[in-house]
Amino acid sequence: MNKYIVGLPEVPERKDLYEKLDSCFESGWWSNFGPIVTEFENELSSFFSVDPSHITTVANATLGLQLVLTALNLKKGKVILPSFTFLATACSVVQAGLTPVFVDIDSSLCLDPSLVLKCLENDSDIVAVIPVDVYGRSAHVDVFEEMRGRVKVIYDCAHSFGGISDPRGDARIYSFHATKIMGAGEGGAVVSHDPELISRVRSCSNFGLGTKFVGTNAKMSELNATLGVLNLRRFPEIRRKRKNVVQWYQDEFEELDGVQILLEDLSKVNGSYVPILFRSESELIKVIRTAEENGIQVKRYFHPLVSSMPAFERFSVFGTLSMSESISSKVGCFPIHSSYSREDICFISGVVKRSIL
Ligand code: T4K
Repeated sequence: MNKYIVGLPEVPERKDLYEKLDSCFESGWWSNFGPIVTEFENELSSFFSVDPSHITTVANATLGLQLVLTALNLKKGKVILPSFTFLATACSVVQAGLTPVFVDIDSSLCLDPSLVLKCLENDSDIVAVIPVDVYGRSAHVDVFEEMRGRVKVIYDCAHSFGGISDPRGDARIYSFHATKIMGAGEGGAVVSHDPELISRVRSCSNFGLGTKFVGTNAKMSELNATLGVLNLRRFPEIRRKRKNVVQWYQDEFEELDGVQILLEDLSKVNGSYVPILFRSESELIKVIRTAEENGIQVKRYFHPLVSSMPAFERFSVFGTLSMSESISSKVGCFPIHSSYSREDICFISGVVKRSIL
């Protein structure tokens, strides 16, 4: 069994969880926008410096993305998204009754805006674009903001809670999955400048009651919100510690020619992932194998590309995906957690270095 894993949850103290859960027994509320979900939403709105009417929680980010697409009332059409993402982004598009079009990323690891513009010029059926904040990175926000008159821009911020927080796009969707830097077991939040959109998303998460939309059940439970409230209070400390861990990885890999941690500017990321780009796919595979033998997990986020997965290969790709293919074949995500010490990172880095030097 691995000692160091990717996605190890950040969890509050057991006693704090039990204590807070007492209030569910007291109130008798376990779901349907109960008091702890309300508390979590209020605390999230303070975190994002927005009015509570600009935010709603959801059961997970995948449903959050899907419900935003539904509540935007888009005519049948196509949605641009990267292929270098978790398949959840593409699932949400298809589940909302829309058609994905995969566009390449650039060296920022985010959608290449020049290709997005070309795709828009080429295809009048495009109704929305979903830039993804891969590994908490965000890029070309100004260019995507300019596109907003033509199409809806929805940010998949599943990785970027507590990273750059500029208000942007028609909506931003965050994930509180157990593996995320801000975890609630399962959960997500939708943030938007438009309170009417938030109100529709909220109704859609409650089956679409009272609206013309066919919704679903995407409400966050009180149990998940309990974890969310407790973790949100710990979040600044978790982020600070994880950024230290990223810095230690950077120190360790600094002098390794051609091997690169894909997070240059620590002030712009949240410390959610440690993606390391190797010189070739064979080198990455060798590292993964040696790491595994030493109790260290390395995960290939994201490989294979979504557009080559059986459920999505029937959808179109605009141009080529050469940058996505190149990055996807050579990048591995390394373990990170707020409890890791410098010695842990020296051990992990030592194993990697010995396997490729
Ligand atoms: N957009 C993007 C760009 C995303 O990356 C994601 C999710 C979404 C949207 C959708 O968000 P949600 O709908 O989930 O809110 C994991 C997560 O399940 C997924 O949320 C995440 N992205 C993705 C990047 O990672 P897998 O298939 O890698 O999960 P799994 O089961 O292999 O777990 C990863 C590691 O975490 C394992 O080594 C074990 C560890 N782990 C996992 C869980 C669930 C634990 O130690 N404890 C746990 O409770 O997808």
